Amino acid sequence: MLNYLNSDPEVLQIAKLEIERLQDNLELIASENFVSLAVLSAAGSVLTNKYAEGYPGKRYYGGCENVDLAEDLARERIKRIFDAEYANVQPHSGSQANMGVYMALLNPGDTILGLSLDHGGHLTHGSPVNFSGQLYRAVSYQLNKETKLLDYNLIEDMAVKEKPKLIIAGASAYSREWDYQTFREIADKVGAFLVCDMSHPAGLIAKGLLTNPLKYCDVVTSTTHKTLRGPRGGVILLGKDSENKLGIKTMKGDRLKLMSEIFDSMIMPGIQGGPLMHIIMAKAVAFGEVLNDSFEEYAKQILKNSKRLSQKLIEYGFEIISGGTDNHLMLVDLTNKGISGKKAEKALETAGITVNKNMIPFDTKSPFVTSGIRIGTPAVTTRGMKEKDMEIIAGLINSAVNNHDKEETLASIKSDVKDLCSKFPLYKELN
Ligand code: DSN
Repeated sequence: MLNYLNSDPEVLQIAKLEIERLQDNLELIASENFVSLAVLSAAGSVLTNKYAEGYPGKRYYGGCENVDLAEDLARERIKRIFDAEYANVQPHSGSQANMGVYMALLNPGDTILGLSLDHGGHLTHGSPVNFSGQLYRAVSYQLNKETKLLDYNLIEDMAVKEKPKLIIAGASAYSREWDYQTFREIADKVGAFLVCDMSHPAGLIAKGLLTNPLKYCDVVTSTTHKTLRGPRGGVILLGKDSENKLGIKTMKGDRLKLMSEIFDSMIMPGIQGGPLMHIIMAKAVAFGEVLNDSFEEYAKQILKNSKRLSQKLIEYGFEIISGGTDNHLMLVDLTNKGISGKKAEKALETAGITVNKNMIPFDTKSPFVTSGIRIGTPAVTTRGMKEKDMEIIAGLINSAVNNHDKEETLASIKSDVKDLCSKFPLYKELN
């Protein structure tokens, strides 16, 4: 595949360096993964050439008969995965998906209630530096100070006090299961829409390892590139009982058509123009992979790896927020190790281990420094690593954090990391 870059040696070199980086380092960023060569091929396919504003069968351009097939396939496959009635696969990202949903359901100035960013939420769940906190009156719920778990009494109190028009469940750094049923009850009590952003755990939900939010929420959004292991992008989904909560059943006409009018038109022309048809075809490929039985083994292994890694880190004296994990990630509080998230991220990077610094609940340090790091297992699991490898990784992390100011030790850990990675070749076909 890379042969085609021979005409541009500068870019070829960048691509080669990145493959080398991926091969030789341990990728533990919880939101990252490695797509298959099939997904990669679709993402690099001729569909990138096509303008296809509109939706299958209703485009503003001629010549869309083939891209229509790709989009229909992607929509049909993701609906099967999550038992959805409606899917929009055009959002270029999770942020676009969330923006489309907010703009469809809210007016500027309406109140939204989401998990605070510094407690594990996401920028688009109401952060003041994001459109969601600027266009809307954003209020946030926090985790319980003692348990560092979602506190449904606190969330209910906040909802009753603030009367949001929309409540958003979902996070980018929360390692536990969500009780969507209770969120539904809270949303119903205050007359709010309930939206779930399942971007992080979507691949685990896809195989029934975590609760499917589509059963409880009015709308569900997701990215496609995290545990779903697809190309970078977003989706919007509606479950099969969404009609009551959206009030659509009181309208005349076909319900699916109405859903299309509301959500499809907000994505395009509302906030996006031409869809990325090559990415939509790559989404179709990834969703096909999720539907395969082998993805269930993958998803189960992500969980086993995550649990084993957190257990071993605890044995090494690390504090894991909430004491463990139910999903693919864990948040490590480094306070007792006397090192900031920023310094730990840097030391680990020097040692060939890629993580991100992350605020912990009630953090006293700034987002640029932080008291914690976030660690996830989706990417190393894609490489084929199992529980015994997680034990080795925990040891390497421990060693790197304890020796964060010793260049020689970090270099020696980097060599161990490279050895471990060499047993799990990645994208060797591209070399
Ligand atoms: N930036 C993503 C993450 O790392 O979780 C969320 O969008």
